[in-house]
Amino acid sequence: MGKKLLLKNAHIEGIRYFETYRKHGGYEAAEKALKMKPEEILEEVKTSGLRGRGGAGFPTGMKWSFLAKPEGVPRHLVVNADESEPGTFKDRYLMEFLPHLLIEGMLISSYTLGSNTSYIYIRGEYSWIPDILEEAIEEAKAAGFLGKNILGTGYDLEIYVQRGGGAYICGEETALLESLEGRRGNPRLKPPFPAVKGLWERPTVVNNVESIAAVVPIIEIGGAEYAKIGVGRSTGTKLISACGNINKPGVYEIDMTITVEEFIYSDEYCGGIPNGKKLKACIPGGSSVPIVPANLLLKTINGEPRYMNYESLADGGFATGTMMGSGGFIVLDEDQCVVNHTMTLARFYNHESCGQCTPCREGTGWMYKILKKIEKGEGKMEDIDLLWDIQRKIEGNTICPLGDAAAWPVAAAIRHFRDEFEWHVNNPELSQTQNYGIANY
Ligand code: L3W
Ligand code: SF4
Repeated sequence: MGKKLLLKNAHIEGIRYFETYRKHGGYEAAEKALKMKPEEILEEVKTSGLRGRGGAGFPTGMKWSFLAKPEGVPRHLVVNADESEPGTFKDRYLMEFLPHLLIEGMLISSYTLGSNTSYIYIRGEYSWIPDILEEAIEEAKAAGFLGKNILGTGYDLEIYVQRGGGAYICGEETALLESLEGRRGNPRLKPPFPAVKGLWERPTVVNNVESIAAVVPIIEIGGAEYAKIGVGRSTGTKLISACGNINKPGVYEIDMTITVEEFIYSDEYCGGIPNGKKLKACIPGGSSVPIVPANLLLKTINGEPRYMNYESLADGGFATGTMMGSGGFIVLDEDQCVVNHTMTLARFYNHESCGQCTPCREGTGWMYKILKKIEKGEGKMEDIDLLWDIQRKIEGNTICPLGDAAAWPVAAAIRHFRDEFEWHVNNPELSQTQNYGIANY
């Protein structure tokens, strides 16, 4: 049984409510933190080695230490709850079942950063969750953990929940800030980073829901103990939302020392693949990260087992490895068609592109059109090379990472599954009625 820090009390009935959460040790970390100096908390977070859980894996303590502190200018904490990455639904689970864990994490983090007004920007489609969060905020306020002069310390904090309008791009931190300010969610050029110029041009830390929730156990057990869990630079625990062709889809907390094989096949996690089918491939970090075929997923290029952590998943770089990303773990069995899968993703990125940069706006549209053509059996061999060429022209040439996120899945699919693309070109009639997987296994 892996170590549980975030979900250790998730099974307790009523843990969503303040009274039950408090009865099981809730807000004790906040009480401890409010007796510490903000610099001491920052040191604990740095020592913990916590890395951002939204996708980039950037060290949280380092981000916090970048926060500018000009005299007389308010600072803000913004929680990125715009969880829209296909395959990723772990923040939804945290907010729905453990809202007080997020509020407590926000209290500790806001106090550390010197924010008196903090925000949760939540994906618009999560329409039932803002009520849960707002109820938790009211409960925390009534108990003296939010509002004016919290626990008599003189520290004030208000938390506001802002609903998004349903655009994936608003999960990109600068687009989120634009949207929070009331404008269209177009990403800004970085630098300046939000830590220097963020919400209303004020210093702002934007962190993912899970990252902020993880601050609670870090204060509970101390940064050094947290850093002992996991391995190398993959410290602590990570939530993984598992879906696709597995027996037990759901949200799991892992300690980043287990192998990918164990995660897919053990009963504690995904419970294997339905109907005894073979594993074809997996996208371990949400739809934006490269797809990896089974042979490279279970072993690294050095023949070592592949582990569920930042370093091992990336082993070999993008040519053979992938990324931990946001922890949206999508499993494809032998019946699935990689071309069809890639086309679905290309449609998504084309739809979600904000249109500011030409390579992304035009390139995502072209990739979708060509993939659709190939998938329907109407493609030519040159189309596969054209597709490769387009994705290369997008990667690294855009304002925000959506361009890369659209390019990587296409690149990895061609790199590892070119035979499937060629099968569609060579079998136009079969392509009309079947997919590669069903026809070839
Ligand atoms: C101050 C510096 N701050 C970096 C901060 C920066 C940001 C964080 C990471 O993309 C990835 C993307 C998706 N001074 C700084 C600094 N920072 N240098 O550190 O920055 P960055 O640019 O590496 O990444 P990002 O823009 O945050 C996120 C990948 O995540 N992804 C997407 C997931 C989507 C969801 C969702 O829908 N919710 O999770 C999945 O893998 O491809 O690479 O805060 O300001 N010098
Ligand atoms: Fe918009 Fe795409 Fe450019 Fe990002 S990469 S700013 S989504 S056009």
